[in-house]
Amino acid sequence: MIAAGALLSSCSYSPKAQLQQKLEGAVACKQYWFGHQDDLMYGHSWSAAAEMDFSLTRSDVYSVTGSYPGVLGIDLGGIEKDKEANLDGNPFSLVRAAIVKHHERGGLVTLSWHLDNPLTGGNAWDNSSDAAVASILPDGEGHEAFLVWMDRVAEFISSCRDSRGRQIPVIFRPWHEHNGGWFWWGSKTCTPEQYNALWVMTWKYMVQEKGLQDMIWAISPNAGEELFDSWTERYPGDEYVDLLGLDTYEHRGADQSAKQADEQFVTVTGKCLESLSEMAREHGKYLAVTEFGYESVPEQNWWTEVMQKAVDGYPIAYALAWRNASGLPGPHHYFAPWPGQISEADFVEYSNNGKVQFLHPNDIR
Ligand code: BMA
Repeated sequence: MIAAGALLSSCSYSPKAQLQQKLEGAVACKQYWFGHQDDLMYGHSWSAAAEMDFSLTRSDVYSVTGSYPGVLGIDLGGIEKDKEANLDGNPFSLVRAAIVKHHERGGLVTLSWHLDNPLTGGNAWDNSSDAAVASILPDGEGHEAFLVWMDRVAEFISSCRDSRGRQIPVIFRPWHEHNGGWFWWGSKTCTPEQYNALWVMTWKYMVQEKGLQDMIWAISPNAGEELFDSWTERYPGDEYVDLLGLDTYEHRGADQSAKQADEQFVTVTGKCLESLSEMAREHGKYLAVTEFGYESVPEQNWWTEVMQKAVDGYPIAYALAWRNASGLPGPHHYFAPWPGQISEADFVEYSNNGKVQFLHPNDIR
């Protein structure tokens, strides 16, 4: 991590330094940026792509607070196969336009990648084989083919440019929730050595071969009790990581009261952030909540009474709520409020608590 002073004294423009300043600026003010996955592309009851509205002015968070989130989360799943739209139906042309627009508004962008399983042809959640990671490592039979997948990611990132043609810096968050067993790169299907080799291979290819110097590399284990050993075991090394993130969700078990589920979320998130913030301090890394949420936010005061309590006092640079799916058949799938949603008023109060930063239209350049 470069000290803020060093950045300010540098005269030449560096996209990465600009992003670092935004992260450091929030933490220095004991604040964190609010983030929302896919925020500008669709919301609870609208979809830019379906409605052919490419103004990129809509946002559920904006509709509720009058401000855009500071961080826009985007997923690249599908780009590896040269698909026109990502796994959640967002055309990549729209994804790119959203990245550019959000950057021009002064926001930060983070990219995750729910990529298909390269060995089985299944999706990111296909953990049926424990040979997938090994198959794409440098001595694996699928390595050459995987380079093509990484080429497509690199090409897309490289194509995200501001109006002056300069690279838009991004927080790149591949291979996430790797201490869980649900993804093909998770703890159920690869060894710590294989995971670390996968990360280093990705870093070297993107940075050294493809020249993508303007990325902050974020590693994000999922929250859980007694997972602390895995922070350092499944960790490729300080050279390849800039940010430690936590993915943390509230779930209410069938035998739990609402209050018990809330308490569990606050306790587990707090314990994990305690441990990760210590590691971040020791290793000189940024800290963030790279994903969080409570499916359909079923409690009126969840933001002020649960969410803020869970992260309060930890030096996180941002917290990113997961997506508000639009037009899905079946049960609702959303993590931020929208006009009329039960936690709307509480979210407004939370957004004004002095600890969370948004992009207010008056501040947008
Ligand atoms: C998951 C769910 C899925 C989605 C995936 C990638 O958590 O939201 O519906 O496809 O993330 O965005």
